[in-house]
Amino acid sequence: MHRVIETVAAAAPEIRGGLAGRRVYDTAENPSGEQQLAADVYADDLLEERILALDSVAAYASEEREEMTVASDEGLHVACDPLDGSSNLKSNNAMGTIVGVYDTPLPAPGRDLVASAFVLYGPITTMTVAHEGEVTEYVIDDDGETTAVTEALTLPSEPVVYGFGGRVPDWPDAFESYAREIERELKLRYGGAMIADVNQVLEYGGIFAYPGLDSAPNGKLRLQFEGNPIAHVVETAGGASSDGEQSLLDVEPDGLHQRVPVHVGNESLVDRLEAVLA
Ligand code: FDP
Ligand code: ZN
Repeated sequence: MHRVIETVAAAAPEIRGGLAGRRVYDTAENPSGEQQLAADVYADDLLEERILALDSVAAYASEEREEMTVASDEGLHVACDPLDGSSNLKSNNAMGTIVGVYDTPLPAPGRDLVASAFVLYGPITTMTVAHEGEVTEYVIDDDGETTAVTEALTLPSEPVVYGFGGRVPDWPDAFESYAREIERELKLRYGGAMIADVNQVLEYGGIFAYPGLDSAPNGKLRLQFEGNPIAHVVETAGGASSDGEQSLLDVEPDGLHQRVPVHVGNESLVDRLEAVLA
């Protein structure tokens, strides 16, 4: 496993263990203007410390801090969403940690990812990793040790589930008409943590989207920390991703915290979506 990913796996039990006492809001907001939970700050600090301790890493960036921390001139550039879906902490539903390992300075296109992964804090702790052209799902034990449980993971060819973020009246008409078709074909699965909802798509096949909205044309999710790593995992597993026009991995970034419409899942469903949005 990639060294950075191993480090995130090793930190996962500590992050999970630290959640129970941190379900309260911190005083600060993150750079996207969202209220931070004490757990967001805790996971971010822990990951920064552990990841920057690696000699191979030049810089650490996260959704929870304005500027990246640069440790050296050369090496890998790591982007983290320390706790994706952290508003689920109040209601005790699933959440995750997302990591993208880029070999160029951030902001970088998703094509520059050398590895990406997400930890899912569900009934068990798992980690899904895309590296060297393959996706592997691991179970992480209480000591941070990983055991591969699914190798060469691919999306099932028959899609079953869908989950779309944003309020329906805020969906552009083209997206709404697509959603109306999909809801007749697939089962709704939406839990409010992108990473957990995407994992259902990886497991059962289907499509997840947090589309561009009338009130926010770039949607809610962030390209460096969420869109790119997730697109990298889903595409490596044989699926597709799109910002509405092109693969998320081809989006040229223009800012560390920029948002992007995210649609990922079975290729046939993403193709149909692009045709409707065109
Ligand atoms: P959260 O704000 O709880 O961190 O990262 C943003 C995110 O969660 C995604 O995980 C999730 O898919 C989305 O926001 C949920 O947004 P809605 O509340 O608008 O559904
Ligand atoms: Zn997130």
